[in-house]
Formats: sequence, structure tokens, C-alpha cells
Amino acid sequence: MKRHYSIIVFLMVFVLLGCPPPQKARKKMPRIFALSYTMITGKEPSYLITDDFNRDNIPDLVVANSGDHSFSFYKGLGDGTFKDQLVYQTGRDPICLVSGDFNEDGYTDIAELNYADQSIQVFLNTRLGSFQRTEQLIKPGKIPINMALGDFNSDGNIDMVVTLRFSNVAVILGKGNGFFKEPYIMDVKGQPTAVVVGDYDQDGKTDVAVALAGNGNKGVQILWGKGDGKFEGSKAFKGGKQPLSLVSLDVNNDGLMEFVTSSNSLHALTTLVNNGDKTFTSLRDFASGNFPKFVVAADFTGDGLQDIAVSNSTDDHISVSLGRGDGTFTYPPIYHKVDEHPQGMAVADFNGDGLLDIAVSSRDKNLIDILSKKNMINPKPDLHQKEPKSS
Ligand SMILES: [Ca+2]
Ligand SMILES: [Ca+2]
Ligand SMILES: [Ca+2]
Ligand SMILES: [Ca+2]
Repeated sequence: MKRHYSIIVFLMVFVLLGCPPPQKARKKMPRIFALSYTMITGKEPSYLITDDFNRDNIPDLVVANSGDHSFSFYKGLGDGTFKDQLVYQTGRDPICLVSGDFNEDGYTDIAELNYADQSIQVFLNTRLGSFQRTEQLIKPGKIPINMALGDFNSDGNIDMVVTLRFSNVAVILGKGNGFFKEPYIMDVKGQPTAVVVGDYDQDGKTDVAVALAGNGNKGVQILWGKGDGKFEGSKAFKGGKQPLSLVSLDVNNDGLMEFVTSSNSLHALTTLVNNGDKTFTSLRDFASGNFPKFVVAADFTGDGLQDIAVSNSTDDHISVSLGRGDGTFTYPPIYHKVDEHPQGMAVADFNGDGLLDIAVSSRDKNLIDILSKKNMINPKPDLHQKEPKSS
């Protein structure tokens, strides 16, 4: 598989770089992806995640249906198609999803955040291809917006961190049995929007990064983890006009994670480079499409450099910008037409050809579009090389 992959990568690099196009054609880069599959969701699908929930090594999808207070689960079939949705009722206005093994039984579970109810609910994996909601209704605090998972107190149990609109975040420690403790609140230096989790100073302790928008500080603040569930807030590092979404990636392959923020009002993205001394320096903003909504990072071209894809909600496009390895990205972005009002995105190899695909939810059409690699030699999935299914 790996060998196959490098050949494909080589071909791809050759296709992309091997024969330089005439100057005029350079302006419009060839598309990387083509629409390969579409499936129906609930009303106003927004946040989208992928994980392997039934342990068959095939990525599955889960989407929040914000308009009818539910989420849909789609079992991946491995050929780029999915089984019909299983719909689960949630609280009002679900806007964020995370996946993790909350009860430590080896099967990945789901937690979803209900904006209107200001609550989080956990759905445990039954191991039979379905989910069962726990009795606990988690109340993270006022106006929760986004959440992420990590083990903040180093006890091996997955914890949650939730951004609350007015200048604070909630940390909610997991008990390891699918239930969570009471939240505790920490102040941040602005109005937090997106949150991601990682070890940004490489001290072995999990940190939290929040995007700050609204009034006051704008940019990214790091909450440096102490490993015992406590954090020390950094200053706010400038990065974007009104950053609403945040992705972490290593733009320059030095092992330290950077951030890219997207600013809705500016129609632009901003890279914050990790200096390795617990500080970050932002580079010049660069253009995305209109109203960038979600950002994902992955090496779409296989050249070893991280690229980004952005859903541009009013353009009905996702734009892909290819990483140059120094925190800058190719311009102009490569636009891919999708169904109306794209929102959430998830990246995985859905069709088993060794190349990354993108799933994107279309709010106005109640659809998920699957985009797969275009103009490439897509070998048939080699079933013999697939790992044996776990029972
Ligand atoms: Ca589980
Ligand atoms: Ca923990
Ligand atoms: Ca750390
Ligand atoms: Ca780096």
C-alpha cells in the first residue's frame, strides 16, 4: 500500500509540477478533486467529523443537523460510498461534534454540543453499529461555541475543553466511564471562538489553543497545560482580523505545530508560525474565497507539505491552497464547486485508493458531497492488502 502510495504521489507531483503550464494557465490551477458521491442529511448540516467507529479500518462520517436537532451517522463502505444515515435526536441547535473513546472500551464515542440548549451530550458506541445517549446532560457554561478533546490532567481519561462566547473556556474532566465531572472555568484574553488541542511547546503536556475574535484582543491565545488539569495563559498572539476557525498543522516540517486562522469578514487566512520558544509570529494574511467557514489541513498533493482546504460558505466552493513549506501557500487558491452553502469538512481516504478525499456538508441542500482525487490514476482498492477485520 505504502509503495503504491509513493508511486501515486510521484505521479501526482509530476502531474502538478512536471510540465510547467504556460504563463496564462498558471493563473487558474487545475482542480485536484472532483465530486464523486453525494448523500442526504438532516436539515442544515453543519459540523462534520470522520472516524472509524466500527473498527473495520474504513472511515465513517457523522454530521450535525443543526436545523432539525439531530446528527446523522454514516457507516463507510470503503469504496467512497456510505450506508444510509442513522439519525439521532440531540438537544436544540447542535453545532459541534467530537469523537473519542470516553468509556475506554476500545470503541470511539461521540459528544455533541447544543448551542441553543447550552449543553453537551455524550453518545456511547454500542459496538453494534449504533450509539446510545448517556443520561448526563453536561452544562459547560454560558453560550458554548466550540469544543475539543485532550487528556489535560494526565490520568488517561479523555477530557473536554469548550469555548464560551464571553471571555472564558470550560474544562470538563472525564471519568473514563463515559461520564464527566463538573466544569471549571478559565478566563482568556478575548472572546474565544474556535479551540484546538495539542502539545505546542513539546513538553509532553497537552495545551489548548483558542482563537479570539470580537471586541478586544484578536488572534490566538495558548493555554499552556501543566499536566494536572491546570493551565497558564499566554499573551494573545496576533493572527487574523476576526478569526472564527482555527486549524493546527506543521507548515514547515520542524516538528512544531503552527496555526492557520480564517477570518470571515476579511475573506482571508492567517498563518501563525511557532517560534519554538512559546511565542508565535503571524505572517501576512492570504486570500481565501468569500466567507471562509471551516478550515482543514492535510497533505493533499503528497509532496510532504501540509495544504489547507477552506469551505467558502457564500461562494459554494471549497478552496485548496497548497503549502510551500514556509507557512505561505500558493495563490490563487484552487476552487472546487460544491453544493450550496458548504460548511463542515472532514478529510480521510474514503474510497481506499490511498489518496485523501474531502467530505463537505451543504447547508442549503441538506447534502454531504464527497470529493475525490481527479485526473489521477486511481487504482482499485486492493482488498488483499486490507488489514483483517476485527470481530
Ligand atoms: Ca467507547
Ligand atoms: Ca483526563
Ligand atoms: Ca505542552
Ligand atoms: Ca512547524
